[in-house]
Amino acid sequence: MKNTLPVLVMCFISIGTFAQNCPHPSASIDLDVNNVRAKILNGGDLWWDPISTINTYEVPIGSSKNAIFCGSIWIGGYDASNQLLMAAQTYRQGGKNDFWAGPISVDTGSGASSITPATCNFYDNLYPMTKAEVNTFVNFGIASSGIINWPGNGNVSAGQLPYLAPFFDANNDGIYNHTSGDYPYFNLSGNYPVNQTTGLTECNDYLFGDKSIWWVFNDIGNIKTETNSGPIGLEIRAQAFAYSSTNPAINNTTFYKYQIINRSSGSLFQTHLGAWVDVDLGNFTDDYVGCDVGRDLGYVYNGDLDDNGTGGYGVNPPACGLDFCKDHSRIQMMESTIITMDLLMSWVRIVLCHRLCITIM
Ligand SMILES: [Ca+2]
Ligand SMILES: [Ca+2]
Ligand SMILES: [Ca+2]
Ligand SMILES: [Ca+2]
Repeated sequence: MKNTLPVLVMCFISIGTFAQNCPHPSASIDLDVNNVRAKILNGGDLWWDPISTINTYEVPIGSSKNAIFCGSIWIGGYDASNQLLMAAQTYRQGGKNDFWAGPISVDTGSGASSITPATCNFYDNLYPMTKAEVNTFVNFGIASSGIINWPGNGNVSAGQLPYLAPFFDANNDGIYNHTSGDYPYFNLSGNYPVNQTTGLTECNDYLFGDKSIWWVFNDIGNIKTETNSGPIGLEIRAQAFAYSSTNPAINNTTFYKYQIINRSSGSLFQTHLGAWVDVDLGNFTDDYVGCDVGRDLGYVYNGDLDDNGTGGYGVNPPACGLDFCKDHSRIQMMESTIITMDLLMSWVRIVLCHRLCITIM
């Protein structure tokens, strides 16, 4: 628990968005399709159980050895009054929290952002989907409960955005309904259209990996007690995914894709995004951390050749790296702006990390 890879700092108060009365998020599920078992939560933090404080970033899977304690995305920026606003999570000590489950509603008249406790409760969930499930549905018409209950659409009459989890819209009516042939959107052809504006491969509207876990959360569900900041009005759609592969570099890696939407009525200036990660490589008492600026890479390695002691990997210990697949230094996040942040966490036996996302996405 000692060494961390910090990225951002703290802060306060608000714009025309008001904190609501939601309960803390509680759902969790394991991403376990390759050589990693990673616990995914729906409150911004990852890889642990905040109640028991037991970590699960087990690699190799089944080894009872873990490489990370916990982590979270952090977001901060200034509103039009030059007020610093933050949304960040660390250890939730004493019930502290900055994120809640569910999509944000915006009043079409006043522009005010809100979310009800009922919506937070409904989305206190994670939505796993495998490419195999989708292939079975497409080829044989057999729909799993995950496909039947896929959260493709928001409640527009309640002021939510019309699209939530990515789906292939077979009948092009904008409504997710598996009985019409719609399915959670793994790109089965593997051909991704190129965005005509950016010239980049367009991949924000798909699921990735052999297994993907999708969820949606926000920073307005209640009073922020982790940073004491006012609400920003962020709706974050997240996706954690992994590939089962004979390539060890891919097989030891998990990926995280965040779509961050400003649902407030104001802009957030000089927005900074970061990942806070408390790495614990086996036994945490002998870890060192480092960074490789050229690769946008942060990593943890063992301070000596023997990761001895409780939970240790033993002699010839591995290293683990966190890579940002996209660079976001400074961003002006205008009203309704959507930005994305892509991360990967890779565990290697040699101190070497590839920018895997370039070849994947
Ligand atoms: Ca640590
Ligand atoms: Ca449809
Ligand atoms: Ca260690
Ligand atoms: Ca040691």
